[in-house]
Amino acid sequence: MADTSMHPGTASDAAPVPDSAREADPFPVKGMDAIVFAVGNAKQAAHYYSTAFGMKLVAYAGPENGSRETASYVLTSGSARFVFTSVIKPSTDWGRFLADHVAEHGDGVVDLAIEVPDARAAYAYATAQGARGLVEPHEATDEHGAVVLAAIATYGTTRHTLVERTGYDGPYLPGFGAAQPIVEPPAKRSFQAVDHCVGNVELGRMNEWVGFYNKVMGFTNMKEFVGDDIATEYSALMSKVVADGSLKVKFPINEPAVAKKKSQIDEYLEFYGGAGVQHIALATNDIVASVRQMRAAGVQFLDTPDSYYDTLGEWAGETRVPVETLRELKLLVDRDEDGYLLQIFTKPVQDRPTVFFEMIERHGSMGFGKGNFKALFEAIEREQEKRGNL
Ligand code: TYF
Ligand code: FE
Repeated sequence: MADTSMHPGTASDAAPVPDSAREADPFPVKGMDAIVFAVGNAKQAAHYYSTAFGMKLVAYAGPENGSRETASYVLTSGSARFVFTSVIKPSTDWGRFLADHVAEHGDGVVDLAIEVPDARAAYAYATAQGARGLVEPHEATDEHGAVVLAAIATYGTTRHTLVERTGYDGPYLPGFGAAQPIVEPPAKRSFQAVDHCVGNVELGRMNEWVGFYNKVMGFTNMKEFVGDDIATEYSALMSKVVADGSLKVKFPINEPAVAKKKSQIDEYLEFYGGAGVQHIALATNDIVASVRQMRAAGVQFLDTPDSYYDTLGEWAGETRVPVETLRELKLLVDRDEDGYLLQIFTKPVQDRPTVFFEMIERHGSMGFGKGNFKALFEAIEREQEKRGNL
């Protein structure tokens, strides 16, 4: 081919793509902006995430400062931001959406908000690539400056709000006032960032949603995935991970697989009432301290049998945490060619067997704990069994 500007595989009659356009990220992201939960009682959720997860209440919007329909509590831990919203008295479509959402799905995630440098450009690109627009780009202002917000739909009833906040210096978004912590935050926070956000989708739809992120956000597939082989042997799920080029935003997508036992993904889909966010992984640089603190505050983690620690490879003795401490706290450990990671999973954090959290401490590895899948899925199955859902 004579034209060296032609991308490999491009049809020879297509217009040459200029270098600048081909190399520029079509959907640049700055990171996760917030994870927004619709819950039955945001006041109590804010208390739980303060006392059990060590988060700090920083902003509030409710009847006391002009929001008569909903109450929203904004909590942070490092760069991680969670927003808990509940309905006081529905009067708009948004209020009715939230009230219906809680009735149908229980407490859950309605928005994986992404911070972008240009929300108008991001929305224009996403919708041109086939995303369903939910909120047109618009500016919101207050005495702290301006933000631009837009939203697109993703799996289930979940959305991605695209948040452009360059220069905005309020505590969260216009409409929110600063708030004082509910309790004194712990001297050492339990986590400092959101590592990844996982979605469960219906049987046979994983590739469709992976394709959605490839097309709409230009995200690429990470090498870690759970394919047919692992699925039928013990996991009863398939999983692929998409991420932006800088790996600041990572979205694994799971679907149920037909296996020997009822899939944990089917259990989720049944009790959530469709596709939705399954787990949020939180990055910590001291998982031992985090898990001790969270356990002391009553957070329940999945159990790991002693046999897991008895059969760990020699290499596990060279990580930051002694194997005896891993065993005491039921921490999982995995390694790949880039390094290792430590992780642990909570039990579901509401009565429905739906949303849970992961704590993860990375030392080089950018994987998701593939070596732990068997032990993890067996632990999840023991919980399914207790619930009568296996
Ligand atoms: O995010 C991940 O891929 C890991 C492993 O239902 C995992 O945390 C995968 C599926 C699942 C629970 C955990
Ligand atoms: Fe995970």
